Amino acid sequence: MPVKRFQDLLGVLDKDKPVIIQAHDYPDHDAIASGFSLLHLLRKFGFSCEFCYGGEMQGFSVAGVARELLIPVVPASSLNIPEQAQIILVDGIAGNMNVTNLLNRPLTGIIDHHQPPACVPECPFVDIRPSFGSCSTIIYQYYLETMTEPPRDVATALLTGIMMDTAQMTRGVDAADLAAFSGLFFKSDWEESAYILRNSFSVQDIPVLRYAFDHYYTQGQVCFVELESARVGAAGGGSDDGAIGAGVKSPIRPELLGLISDYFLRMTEIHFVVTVETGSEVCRLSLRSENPRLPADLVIKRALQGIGSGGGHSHMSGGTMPAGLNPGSGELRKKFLDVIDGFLKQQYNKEEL
Ligand SMILES: [Mn+2]
Repeated sequence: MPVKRFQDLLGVLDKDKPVIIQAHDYPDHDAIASGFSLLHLLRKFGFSCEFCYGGEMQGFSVAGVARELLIPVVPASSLNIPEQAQIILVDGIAGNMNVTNLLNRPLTGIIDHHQPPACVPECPFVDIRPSFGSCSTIIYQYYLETMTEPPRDVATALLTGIMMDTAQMTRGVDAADLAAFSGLFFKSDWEESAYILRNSFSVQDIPVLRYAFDHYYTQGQVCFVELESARVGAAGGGSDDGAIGAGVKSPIRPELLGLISDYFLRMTEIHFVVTVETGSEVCRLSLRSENPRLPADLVIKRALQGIGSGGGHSHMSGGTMPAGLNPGSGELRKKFLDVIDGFLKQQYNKEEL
């Protein structure tokens, strides 16, 4: 039986005040599933509740899920958030660059599965479980705790969130993720979920993929993929679909960076991938690691020290860097390679001792 975290959440919430569930900016499948399922549960417990995200919903896949499952999620900018609202953040940490501060005041709750920063913001309810492969698994445990049966659309969303974040149970899997998977599978429309998981690329991504295959660089087990958004557009014609890259002057939708890192990680010689997108005001990075000696979250933190920020998990991480602080392609590679070298040497030293 899971610990009674949901009871604690109920303990800090005031039923007379509205609850706003906030997903991190540019939400992914796990964030959407977590928010949706928490919304359903809190409404069941009699709360007046809304679900929103910062930034924009980018990528046809996430937007498609929200549409297909009729998930009532809206951009934060479209909500009139009352001053007394109680905000719960899902799948993200307050203070991160990818979390918009909605009201310029403290949150009521944080539910997340990312490795937290050294100082977690003051907050009445914090449920952070970095060993879990997805935030959806945490919310699933709230359903178990309250013996609430998830309806089919909630189960489908949760199953998809879990499978997406764990790359179909191949990374960062906790026993709790597996239990959630088997608990949800036949309650969900698993065929719909499988369809979503299979269809993560669009033909409109092909110019970006082609550019990536022409602009990668390997050194030993490490691969750098360097995407310059302006040139990707010029090289491949980009896309005239406003949904792609909306808000960021780039034909490269954010989730594509992670998909490209995943793709290069499939090369047998490559165990660590850094995909960098330049050309906008903010450079974005997506890292993947299949070498346990090279934790992607710590590598990005150290490599971007003083020039940007990042974090995530040991197998996958992401970050940003203001374009003005980008030291340039060669220098940036060197920063990463130095940090990676440091990690490997540290390990060797430990083994030698
Ligand atoms: Mn997640």
